[in-house]
Amino acid sequence: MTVETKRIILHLDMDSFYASVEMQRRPDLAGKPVIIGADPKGGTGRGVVATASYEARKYGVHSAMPISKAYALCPGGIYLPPDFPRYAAASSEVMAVLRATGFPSEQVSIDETFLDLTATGGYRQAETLARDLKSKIRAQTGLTCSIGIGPSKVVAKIASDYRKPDGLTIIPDQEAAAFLAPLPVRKIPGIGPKTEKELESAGMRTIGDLQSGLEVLLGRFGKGGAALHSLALGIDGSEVAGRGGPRSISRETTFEQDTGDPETLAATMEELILDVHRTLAEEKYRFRTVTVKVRYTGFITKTKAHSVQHYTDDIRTIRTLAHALLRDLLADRKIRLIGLRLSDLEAPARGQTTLGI
Ligand code: DCP
Ligand code: MG
Repeated sequence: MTVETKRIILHLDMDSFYASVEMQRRPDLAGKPVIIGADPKGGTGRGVVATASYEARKYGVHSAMPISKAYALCPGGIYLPPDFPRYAAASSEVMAVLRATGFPSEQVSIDETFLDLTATGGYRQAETLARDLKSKIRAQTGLTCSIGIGPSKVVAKIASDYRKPDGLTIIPDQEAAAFLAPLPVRKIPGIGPKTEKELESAGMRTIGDLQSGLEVLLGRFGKGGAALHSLALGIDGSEVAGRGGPRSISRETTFEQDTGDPETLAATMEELILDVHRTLAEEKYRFRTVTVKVRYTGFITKTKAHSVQHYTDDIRTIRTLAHALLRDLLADRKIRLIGLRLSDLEAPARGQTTLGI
């Protein structure tokens, strides 16, 4: 008998997460187009959509869309402000179910997690476990999720997105390249609109185009091109929990009206401080770097960061730095948005390991 060295990776992503949590606690919302995000104010609101229920997506509404556009597409939708503590609590419940399996896990956002299921011994056992997880999560939280299983993180992540909501997609090693081939290049995590354009100008639209385009990729992107070629084939050596956890914790707020008022700015910053600190405490992380972002009227954006010498979870450190950095960024122009980010995070269980590098 040969030793099984091939990995089996699972990626789980909750379905329309914020919207589903709201619909779970309010059964009257079932089947309705629910949109979580900024207040649309009858179409004049600012800010963006955080997420939309699958019913709302039929109208073309999606995450990160300006709320005014969402309102134009779906004026009859039910618009709700985000309730982050509730989503964080639901996320913790889901994580507890996943951790209870005992397999290595890596939470990568509020609603997605990787598990390394290699030790189950095979895809059939992994599938049984995945079905069990789906029913446990549903029983525990009332929420549905979509799961992908494959030989690497990249395949598992693309597979979990393949059939949503409530999907389960299993792609064994030998099927990975063929599964990926017809999909658009954007499905590869890390390929954003800019890279997509660049690839398109080289005549590459599908992942299959990347699979057969190593030379072009090397010419355009050098070493990065080789990495992209591997990902296109479903080859991705990165390990679950290898660099686990979030790389940063950030929040931002867009003002109703651009403002230069120091009190409004400070009060908003204080909300952001409380919000990022709550997440930091829940995750039991410590940080070293605080970054403040300011977008001025006219979309010019500036950031300023400061790192402290030792990891800390002290809210006073966040507060002192955040307000000082914000003051440094104040200019004659009015401000449209401010943001706050904690980075250089350290997870408690991993001792002195520095994340995010
Ligand atoms: N989110 C956000 N802003 C974004 C994207 C997401 O605030 N631009 C929040 C709201 C989502 C949650 O993060 O509910 C999880 O993000 P996903 O990308 O997984 O989106 P959903 O879970 O909402 O939908 P899907 O069923 O497509 O996973
Ligand atoms: Mg999701």
